[in-house]
Amino acid sequence: MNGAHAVARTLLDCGVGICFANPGTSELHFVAALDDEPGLRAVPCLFEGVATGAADGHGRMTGRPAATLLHLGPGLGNGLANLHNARRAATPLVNLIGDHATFHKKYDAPLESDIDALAGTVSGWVGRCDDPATAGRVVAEAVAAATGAPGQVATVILPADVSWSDGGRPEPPIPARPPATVPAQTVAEVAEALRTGEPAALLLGGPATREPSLLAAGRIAAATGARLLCETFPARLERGAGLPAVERLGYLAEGAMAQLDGVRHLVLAGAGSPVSFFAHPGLPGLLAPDACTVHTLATAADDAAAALGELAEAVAADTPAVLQPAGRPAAPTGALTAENAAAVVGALLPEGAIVVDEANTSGLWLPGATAGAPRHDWLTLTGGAIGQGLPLAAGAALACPDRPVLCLEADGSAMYTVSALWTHAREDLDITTVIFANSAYAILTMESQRLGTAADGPARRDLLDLSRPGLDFVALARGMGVPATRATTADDFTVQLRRALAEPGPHLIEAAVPALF
Ligand SMILES: Cc1ncc(C[n+]2csc(CCOP(=O)(O)OP(=O)(O)O)c2C)c(N)n1
Repeated sequence: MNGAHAVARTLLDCGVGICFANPGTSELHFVAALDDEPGLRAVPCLFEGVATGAADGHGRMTGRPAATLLHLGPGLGNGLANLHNARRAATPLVNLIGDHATFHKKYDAPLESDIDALAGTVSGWVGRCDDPATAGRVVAEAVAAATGAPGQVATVILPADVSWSDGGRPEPPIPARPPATVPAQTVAEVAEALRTGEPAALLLGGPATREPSLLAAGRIAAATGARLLCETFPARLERGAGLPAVERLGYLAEGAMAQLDGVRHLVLAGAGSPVSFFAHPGLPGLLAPDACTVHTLATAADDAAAALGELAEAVAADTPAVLQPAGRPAAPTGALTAENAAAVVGALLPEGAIVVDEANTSGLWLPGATAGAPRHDWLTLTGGAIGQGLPLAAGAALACPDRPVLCLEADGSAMYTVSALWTHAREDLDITTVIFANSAYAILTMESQRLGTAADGPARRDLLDLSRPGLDFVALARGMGVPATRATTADDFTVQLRRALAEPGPHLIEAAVPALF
């Protein structure tokens, strides 16, 4: 058995069953090994940012690492932005990066670069396979590092000669770090703070935005009057009718500060203390009010659900959570806008949907319009690096083939990784993509207005305008095998979205909406 086979077999034995791949010459022995391991599904991606974003989506939905296969430093570099988002999401993920043969590196051949340095910026763990006999061990360690609490990106660098040389040995799984137990004393201190009756808020994040944590947090909020918040960009928020409604902390510092105004106790469960997305002249970076005590109930490495459960027993023994009632907006009519498009989404969102939200400014009304829809998951742009949505949707759809995926995508962000649509078609994924086509980088107009930079100069017009030439997403999607339509009225959008959701397989709707800014 060669090193590449040992790596493939070890991945499978450690529970990694899918590999989002864009290989090159140095990875071809691993590609050959995949032929002998049909349990390790290889998914072709036409750009590395698609592979890394898809692995993130898969990991968010399964809680287990997916693998990527990337070509040396340049391939890894192309995938970095979505690895950054995966790191921020604490997604378990294993990168497999091919490298030149160990004896070839000294020649500084054209593709030679510092892979370890690139990998280090996004990985919690980096390992190199030095010989076939230990390659399996490195992979087993990587999977354990990726899977432990909190999840992280682990990167394995696999030189070509280690791949092709004999002497490979698959390794069994290595146990991963379990989440740490929160000490009873910590729970008791937080309970005491909440019992004071002073204004309080719970801020959920990381692993604490799933049902068990939400139900416990809902009880705590109902019994103590604490406000129930979650971080601005949760990795995976479960929501909809029957679950406690959680407000996401605002993106703009002003909004988040208003939500936290007057709070004397901020209890963190899986989230960090909130900070503003960017510094802004005259606004604080730390968003908790000065007079507020920040209590860390659980970090992302802790068993936040158990800690919230114990806190609920302490302060809310007889109090049930208040649950979001079912309710959908009426289907609107008239010219399409971001606001009435959200109402259409709220009216039609199917039970069990996975919503991938990179709608940016056009998504302003989506949380409100979908709050009472049947239960669903909401995946967001954890690291702020745009170009995540279309790949993330591919990974989520492959992770959950029985669930519909609705990818709500802004036009500018879509273009970064638009080739993900080809993977949607190639794998026949049940993804409905809605492109909010506002022909602008609208959020940057809003941010420049906020920053008070030159009102409407030619550079700003040129750099933030996507209308010259206009982007034809219907043609782009059809060119990659995804059936597509365009909607300019709320009525069209309703008909097209209903049809797309009813038919299995990928669809795209270009929703022409005016820019908000
Ligand atoms: C990788 C990366 N590159 C650039 C940016 C800067 N940026 C933030 S928002 C944005 C444009 C967003 O436009 P679009 O996706 O069309 O959404 P809209 O603002 O129009 O709603 C850009 C370029 C970023 N956040 N991430």
